[in-house]
Amino acid sequence: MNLITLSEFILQRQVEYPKAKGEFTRLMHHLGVAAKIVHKKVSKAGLVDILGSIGNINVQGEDQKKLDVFAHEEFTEMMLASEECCGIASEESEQIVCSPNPHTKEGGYVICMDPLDGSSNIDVNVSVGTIFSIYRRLSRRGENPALEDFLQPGDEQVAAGYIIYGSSTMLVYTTGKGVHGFTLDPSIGEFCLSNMDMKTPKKGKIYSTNQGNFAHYPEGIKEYIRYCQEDDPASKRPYTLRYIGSLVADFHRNMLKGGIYIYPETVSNPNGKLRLLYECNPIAFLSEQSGGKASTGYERVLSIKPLELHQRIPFIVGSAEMVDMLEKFIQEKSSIK
Ligand code: P6P
Repeated sequence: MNLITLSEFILQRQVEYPKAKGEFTRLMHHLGVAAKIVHKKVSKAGLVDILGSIGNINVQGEDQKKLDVFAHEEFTEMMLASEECCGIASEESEQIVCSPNPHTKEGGYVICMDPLDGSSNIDVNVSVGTIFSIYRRLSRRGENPALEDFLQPGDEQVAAGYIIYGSSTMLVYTTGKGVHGFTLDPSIGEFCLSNMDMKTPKKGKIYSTNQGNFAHYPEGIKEYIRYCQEDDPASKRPYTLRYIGSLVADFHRNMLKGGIYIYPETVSNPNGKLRLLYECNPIAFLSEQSGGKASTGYERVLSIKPLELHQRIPFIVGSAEMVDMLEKFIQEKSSIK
């Protein structure tokens, strides 16, 4: 049986980085362990008293559910314990999370993460995910990380990925040499290579958006969605609308089948809803590495210089030809104004 575990795969790939000293390998090992621990809790969410709200409101003004907090604590604790990560920017924490441990201050990486994205779906047993984005620190080792370490353009990411807690639990990541998927085999407690070099079809027939916001969308987006709803001349059928309300689940399906995810600026979210550092940049890196595209509708996501930790942007990601077409609709509509 040719079973390749995540740790084995990363070790094999380490030779491609001559200067590698095993620091990144150690970081990813700790991330994998935290993912297994969160998997265990998520898969039993209905059985243990971990559901429901702890009555706190997170920095996003969203009701902070216990599992959000558990995932945040688990990942931050494990990543800092690796002593390769000196600090974490998390959706669940207004400020950067770091450690007084002098060994941790020596860590050469920082991580931006959404510990449990789509967590409003937990109570209804729908897939949720963890999203992570890894950068080399710019500040001097031996000190606490600086804000500038986290406000780097997405093109500077060393690695990015997600864990999707669905019908099976998968860890999908890239270091800029393709996108690779590992499925957790709970019987041996290992993430095993299941999807080598994942590619996104250049176009697809699925569009993912919260149709309830349609009335508040910019005209170009409305025009594109109307285009998706018309019968395609070849298939005589419109596109399919698939929207789970969990970015990781919608993106994972669209990456495999071809499709586009659209969360534009709306009246209630004038800058968009999704966060640049720990949702858009990592997903954009994965998309481009699998042959897709990621845009705000006006500019490439990975080129944006972030201004603040919890910055929001309009987010369009998926099959390259579909993103190109949507951008054209937006440009045509804005040039008419
Ligand atoms: P809405 C979850 O809160 C999230 O950040 C993404 O995972 C998801 O795609 C989106 O927001 C859902 O937002 O406004 O459609 O409920």
